Amino acid sequence: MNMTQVSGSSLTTSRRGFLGSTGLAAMGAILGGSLPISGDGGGIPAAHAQGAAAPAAPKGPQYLKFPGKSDKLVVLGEKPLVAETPESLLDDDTTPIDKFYIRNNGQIPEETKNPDAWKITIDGEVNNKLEITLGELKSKYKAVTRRMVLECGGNGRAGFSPPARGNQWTNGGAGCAEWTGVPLAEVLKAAGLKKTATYTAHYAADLHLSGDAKKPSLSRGVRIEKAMDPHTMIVWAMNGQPLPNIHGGPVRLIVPGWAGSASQKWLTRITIRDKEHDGPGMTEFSYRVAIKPMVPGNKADPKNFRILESMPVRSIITNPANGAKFAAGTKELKLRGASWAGDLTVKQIDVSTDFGASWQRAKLEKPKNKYDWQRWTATVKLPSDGYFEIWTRATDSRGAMQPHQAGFWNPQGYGGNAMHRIAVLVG
Ligand SMILES: Nc1nc2c(c(=O)[nH]1)N[C@H]1C(S)=C(S)[C@@H](COP(=O)(O)O)O[C@H]1N2
Ligand SMILES: [Mo]
Repeated sequence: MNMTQVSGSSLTTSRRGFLGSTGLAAMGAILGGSLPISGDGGGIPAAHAQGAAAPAAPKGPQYLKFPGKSDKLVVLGEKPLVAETPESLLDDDTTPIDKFYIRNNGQIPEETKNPDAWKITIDGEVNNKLEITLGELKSKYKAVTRRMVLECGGNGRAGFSPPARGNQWTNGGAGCAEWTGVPLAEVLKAAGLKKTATYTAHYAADLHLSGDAKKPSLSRGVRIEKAMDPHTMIVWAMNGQPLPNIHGGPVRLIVPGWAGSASQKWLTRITIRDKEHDGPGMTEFSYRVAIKPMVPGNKADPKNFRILESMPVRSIITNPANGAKFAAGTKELKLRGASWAGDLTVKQIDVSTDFGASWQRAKLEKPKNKYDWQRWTATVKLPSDGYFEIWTRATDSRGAMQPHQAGFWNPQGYGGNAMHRIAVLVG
């Protein structure tokens, strides 16, 4: 599959060559080049990189330089700007704004000077079309704050073999922040949904990369049931601060548990539709997975695809960092991590220090509220000095466990949730 031949909108255009090199380089940088492991863009130790795809390049990782953002975020794409958070930077209970990943499909709009005058329109299959300013939204509705995971639909994509097109996320297309706003359901109730209301269509102020004002850069939507879930929110604050422009400020949607693309930034309009929405990001293979599993890399048939809704179960090790070194004689390691499972919860975390030959149960915290992530800790014993890998796997509340390898290949690489693995060196 020749990735450079993939054409189309910003959603489908591949930057494989560039990304492959950053993925690899990111790995090298994390490891400080001192451990005998190389990466493949999947952020996994070399022992598991067999057959995984990105070609090696001598270039170093590209770190983000952006006002208000950590310079340890790794750039996956520049046009549009996309940056992920290395797992070890997701060690806080609440992801600080400066460490939160960035995903854009189009141009980043200029920051508004007057946030409270920002207008949102609700139209389509409603009894009363609404035009409401952010100021009115704040004063007319009761604000709620919830800590919820936002995760890019392509998170874990770098684990696919052959490579799937799109940004080569390892596990860092996710974060968990405190979002303040109003349930979308309250606003939709005020507009009065007609019986025909089936799906939402989200529109925003960001221009398409081409600059063509008539082309939305991204316009996704969700089934009306998800829109009416009280956790689906219109939000204007993140971790108690006014929502930063780069994260969609002054106002965006948060549709927790589902592919992040439904969480429209710079929200200007929600049109209620009487059928599934068909905006950019809704059709063909965008945010879709195969119904009947397909041969990896083969030509895909759009008829065999369904929309990806809930994200799959995932766990990450947030401490130690991949490539950490410990003094000779270290016999015990304390591990910390995070886990989440789309619309579900995580019921169990297991860790292994012997390449999966044996597993040990970790201590798993409860979520603060639905859609919060669950932090976990474990203490593992090491039998000797040397090179070890630490693996983590989560099991969701329905019993689905993370696989060893990203499976159910699809052209745009959704649903990749292979176990997270780090390498450590003792002595
Ligand atoms: N208007 C607009 N909203 C958007 C996007 C976008 O390109 N434009 N990207 C989406 C995608 S794909 C994701 S994963 C999240 C990323 O949100 P963040 O940049 O705040 O992390 O925003 C979503 N909302
Ligand atoms: Mo995304």
